[in-house]
Amino acid sequence: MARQVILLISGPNLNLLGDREPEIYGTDTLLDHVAAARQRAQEKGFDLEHIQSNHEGDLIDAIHSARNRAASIVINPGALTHYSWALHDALAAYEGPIVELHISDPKQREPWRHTSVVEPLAVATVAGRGAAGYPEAIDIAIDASQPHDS
Ligand code: CA2
Repeated sequence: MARQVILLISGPNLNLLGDREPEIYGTDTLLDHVAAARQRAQEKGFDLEHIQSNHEGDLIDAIHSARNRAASIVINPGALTHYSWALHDALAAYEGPIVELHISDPKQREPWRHTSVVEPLAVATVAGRGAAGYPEAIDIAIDASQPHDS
């Protein structure tokens, strides 16, 4: 049987990680984070797909493509976190568990970063954990996608 898929989505500007603002986002590149996430997913018997885009519509298309296909979505929406109701609506149409992921902790930063339109849809938000947040978010996503005894 084909392995189940976790979809990791990276929003605008995350392709620049490792290049600037290391005091906020660390020195790892996005590829480093994806490799760590993929390793954790594979250790647990899942495949990891990743998309990064600087275009809101591409991210929405990726979320649509996950419907009835991916076991869970882990998403760092970048600044779209704070205002994209289009992203919110796309995620609301996805039936599986969603984990919101941030490298920094937006709630400890400028007031405009304190709002998240993704948070109400997420089973968990991992924020402020730096690189460690990627495997942590995968663990939560996999756990949330498994059937649990009540
Ligand atoms: O902490 C996070 O992961 C964020 O989602 C990162 C977003 C930010 O808008 C959110 O409030 C929090 C920004 C990612 C931009 O990353 C850059 C990396 C290097 C240089 C410039 C931007």
